Amino acid sequence: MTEIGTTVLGYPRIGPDRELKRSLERYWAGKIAEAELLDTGRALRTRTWRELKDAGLDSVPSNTFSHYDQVLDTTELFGALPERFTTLGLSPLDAYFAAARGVQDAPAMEMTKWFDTNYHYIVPELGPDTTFSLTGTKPLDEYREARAIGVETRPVLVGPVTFLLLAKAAESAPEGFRPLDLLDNLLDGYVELLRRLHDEGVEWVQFDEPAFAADRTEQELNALIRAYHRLAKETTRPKILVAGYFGGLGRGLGVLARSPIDALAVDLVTDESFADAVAAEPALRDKEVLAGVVDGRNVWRTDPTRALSRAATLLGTAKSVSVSTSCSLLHVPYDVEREDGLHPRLKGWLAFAKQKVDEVVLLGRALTEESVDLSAARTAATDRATAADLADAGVRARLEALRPEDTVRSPYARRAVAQQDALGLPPLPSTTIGSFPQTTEVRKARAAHKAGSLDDAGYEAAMKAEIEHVIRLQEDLGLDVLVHGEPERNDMVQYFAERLAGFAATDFGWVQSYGSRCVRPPILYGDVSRPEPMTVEWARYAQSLTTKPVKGMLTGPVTILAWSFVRDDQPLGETARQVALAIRDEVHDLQEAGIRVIQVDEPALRELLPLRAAAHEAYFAWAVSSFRLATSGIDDATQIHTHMCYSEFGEVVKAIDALDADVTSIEAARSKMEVVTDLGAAGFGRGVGPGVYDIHSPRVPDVDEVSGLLRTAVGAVPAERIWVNPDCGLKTRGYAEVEPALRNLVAAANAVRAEL
Ligand code: MET
Repeated sequence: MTEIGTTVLGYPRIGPDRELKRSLERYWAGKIAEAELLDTGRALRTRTWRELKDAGLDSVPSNTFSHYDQVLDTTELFGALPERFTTLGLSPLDAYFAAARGVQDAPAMEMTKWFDTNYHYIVPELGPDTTFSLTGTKPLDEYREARAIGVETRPVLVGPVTFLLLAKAAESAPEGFRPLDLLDNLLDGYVELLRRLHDEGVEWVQFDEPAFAADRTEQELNALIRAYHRLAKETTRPKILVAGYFGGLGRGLGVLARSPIDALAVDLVTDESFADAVAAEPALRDKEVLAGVVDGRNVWRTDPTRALSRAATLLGTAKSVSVSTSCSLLHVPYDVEREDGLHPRLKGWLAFAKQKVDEVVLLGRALTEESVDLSAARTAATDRATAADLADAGVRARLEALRPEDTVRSPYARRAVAQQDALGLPPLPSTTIGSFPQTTEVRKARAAHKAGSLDDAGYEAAMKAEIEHVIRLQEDLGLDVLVHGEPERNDMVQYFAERLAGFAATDFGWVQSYGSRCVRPPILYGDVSRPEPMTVEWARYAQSLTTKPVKGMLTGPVTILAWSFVRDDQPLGETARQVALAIRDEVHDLQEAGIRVIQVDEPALRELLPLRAAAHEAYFAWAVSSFRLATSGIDDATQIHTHMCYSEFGEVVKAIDALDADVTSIEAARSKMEVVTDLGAAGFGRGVGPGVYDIHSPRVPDVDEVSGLLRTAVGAVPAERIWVNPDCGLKTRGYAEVEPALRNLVAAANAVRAEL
């Protein structure tokens, strides 16, 4: 075989029934031995390779398995785990897990989002004295393992430039050090790996370079040139495929086309216009191009007509064109066939990983042979495109009738006075972000209700008891704005998706988020509306228990989209407006029910930020206006809060300001309040609650620590605008830590208040 042919760039690895998750968690809990964990992995790999081969792919990827994360695998492969994990006397596997998860004496490596997906990778920590050398054998082992069962594979590796661009400078590194400075040394390691793969008989190897779907400097593009000239110049090497995905490659396209690699995989889904750029690239004429026309990130069945025409655009340009996925299938669930709970018609529009492999095979044949029957795929595409019941005329008419003033509140100064009159809060008011610890009893009650063994009345009583407990606790602690604690919510997006029209839920649609953690995103397939109030009764009940204001708690439109699989037949901004309208109805009803403070969480505002700066403005325009649509049209005296976390704020400060929320609470404890300085500098002029209690750790901060953070905040932003709150919701914590921590938080607020 000289060509790659039809293939997928990667595959899910957590297991169709989350076998790897279960095995990992049992191993970490000391319940199974290492050998059993390794067996689970082997069984999953074997199954995947066989399936991919039997489905008829020309080339099957390997080394797409991981016990935790492919970036951490790469760090380990080249002997670059930080010393704090390798000197603990642990087995290699345990040192690897220690790096991912932390142990008592060695805090975990940082974890962050993999580009604009909801997958998270472990960030390499590098310094000038890092030396890479090929100490691991994982890609070789997996290749051999697959060959032993009769499957010839193409090892997949994180590309050297992307690896370094994703890394960060270790804390000990001198000012000015950049991980990219280590490129030559890292390339030595990759050269050695290529040599060994070649000796093993590997024909093709895949290097992933998604970092070039984002804006890159001249220097970074030069690194790309250097890397692939160096690797390709080796004579004893497999053929090299470079995969650039999560968008068009920009100037990276020309660089890769002109480098002496053998094949290039391009994403023709994220940015449709990229197909024209690829078609116009003359330097591709000596290369195989993999046309990524099957969406690796979303769950919709591919429209064969559009996919083929896009792939066919490249036919005259490249030496040969094959069909592939736009990116790894890691980001979609395994198999839609198992979803018996889905409406059959909707199911017919969906393709999960297994179905996407079949699509690739079929489209690959259709591109080269004439006589391929695409009628089933065409019918599905037409059925979805013409499905009248996706459109909700009422929703569309309401959106059409909106006037600009419907998304604008009166000036903040006026609102602030009205709100102060209504709420009468002290300076530095204290509150929490919404959820309280989800105790075993709460989880049990929810599960029993879902399973039908606890009836509606019993469930309601259990939730009300929990709400009452949370209200009494907050009164006792002396917090100023209370919450009901969110005991009824399984998840902040799923809860709303289950109550909104236009969404469907899956039974087995799990996707890896990080390590053993998986999420099951809802599917937003049609026009969205709110058949009835979703949170009002719980909020009303909570408010009836206390004279202090209770804050209503909602999830914002951007976050609902970010954590769902969203329809791709209309612009995201359009869908966001529909979700916003439904949230707006809820905001209105909460106000009617006597709720005077309403929080609309947008923790994913940063997550959907496009990789290229040129697209930021358009994104902010719809993201901001959907939030404002959701939160306008109410009384001046009703106070709107929003909450954000997991975020680097630099690029989004302006957008946060534009949301026009009365109060914004943000993660800040770990960064020692840096964000407040940023906001102050940006002229952010409304209420702000920088988190003073890091809820991602079981540590209880003492009064001095919290007051110290508060004083920093008071120094950067006028005191009358500061709120006192934790970093995020408390649902993953236990009462044993939460109670003393909140007690200290209130004491600190009192102490600093007295100094004003
Ligand atoms: N209100 C939500 C909570 O407290 C906000 C979470 S943001 C990830 O859990």
